[in-house]
Amino acid sequence: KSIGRMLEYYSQFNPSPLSIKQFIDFGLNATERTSFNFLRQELPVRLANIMAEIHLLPEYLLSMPSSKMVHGWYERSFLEILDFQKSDSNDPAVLNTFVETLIKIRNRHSSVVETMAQGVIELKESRDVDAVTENSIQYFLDRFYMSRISIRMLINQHTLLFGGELNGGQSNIGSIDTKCNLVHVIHDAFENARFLCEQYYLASPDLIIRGVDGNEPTQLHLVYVPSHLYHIFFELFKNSLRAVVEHLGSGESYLIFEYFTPVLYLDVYLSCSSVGTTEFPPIEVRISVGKEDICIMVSDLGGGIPRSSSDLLFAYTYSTAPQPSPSGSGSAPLAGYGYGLPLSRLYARYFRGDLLVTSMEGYGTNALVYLKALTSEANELLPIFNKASSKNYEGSVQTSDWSVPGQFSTNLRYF
Ligand code: W6P
Repeated sequence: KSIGRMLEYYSQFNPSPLSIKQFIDFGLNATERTSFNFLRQELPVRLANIMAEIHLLPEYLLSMPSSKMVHGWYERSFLEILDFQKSDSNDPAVLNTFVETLIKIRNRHSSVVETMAQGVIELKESRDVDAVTENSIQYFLDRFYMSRISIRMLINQHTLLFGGELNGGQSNIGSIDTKCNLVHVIHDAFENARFLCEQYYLASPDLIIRGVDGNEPTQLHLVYVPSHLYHIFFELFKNSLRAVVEHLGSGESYLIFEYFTPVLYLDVYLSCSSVGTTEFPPIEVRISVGKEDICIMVSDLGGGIPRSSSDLLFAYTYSTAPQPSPSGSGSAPLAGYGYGLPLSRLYARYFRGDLLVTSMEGYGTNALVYLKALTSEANELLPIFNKASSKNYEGSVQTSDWSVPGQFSTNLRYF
């Protein structure tokens, strides 16, 4: 049968989202055979669903060298998994080959994010990207990367549980840590972001972590994928560190709000020689644990950003800094708003959490991370391909039913 027919067949199924609780139950009880039988159906379904959306992209996007390459990887991986549809799941040799195939697929797709980012750059260099196209790209990449996160999660669970890969500590079930120390992960992410900040600016603010009682909640444990949390906080800290050092290092004044009493203006001028770790207001992390959500707020006094650019933080088609070189040789440590924030938001949303950034221009920024407190509610959020999703690629131009500023006064000139 042709690959087109197979894709059509598997894209008719909806992906089956799993909760963290199900991942854990599966990890504790399932045999390799059960996992194999689940994945040889579920992986083609998830691949076919997102590939159906790739096919809806405008032709000029699909024809870019980088998108073609990624598309080719997806086709190959899809076919490689389909090879197991008729295999005997009782044959240990089949199970071993399956693990090897999954590892090969994971490696094949390791640079998908950079390659797609390259594609967006190429696109912007080759033509004018209008707002409608920008929206479609944003919509697509959010779904595409979410699909990728979910597929890698499934592959990692299987290879860690059954492929004899190192499993982390005692409390790990695959990539899930059932005793994940949130404060440890936050410190770890901060120290690594701070290292980059020190290299680049020769200075950095401190970190303070507080629970609701004002103390560091050192014994707070979650059931989560530590690498996802690390990714989120590393990204937030890079942004906060840069904002604080650049804002206060440039000799601008900054505001301090003392409760609700009038604002104090403090003139802070940091000449190069006086830049030191204690000169900066610390980055503060607040952690609360509710019945539904675990909330983590990262606050900086980095001067904030205007409300009009808050959407840009999560835009794939916008970047303030030149892209770091793919080889990693170029140092662009705290470079721009690349893909870090939109991907971090996907990691937060993947298990039904969220990531919000609110700013007070001239003062500072709060980033809020929400995580589901219950493993049974931490369900995978997966894109599904259907009529509703196709509509987002048709590119209809919406006329606004709210006024656009300045039209009247502009027209007035001509009377
Ligand atoms: C800023 C801009 C930003 C984005 C994300 C997180 C923190 C911050 N701070 O100034």
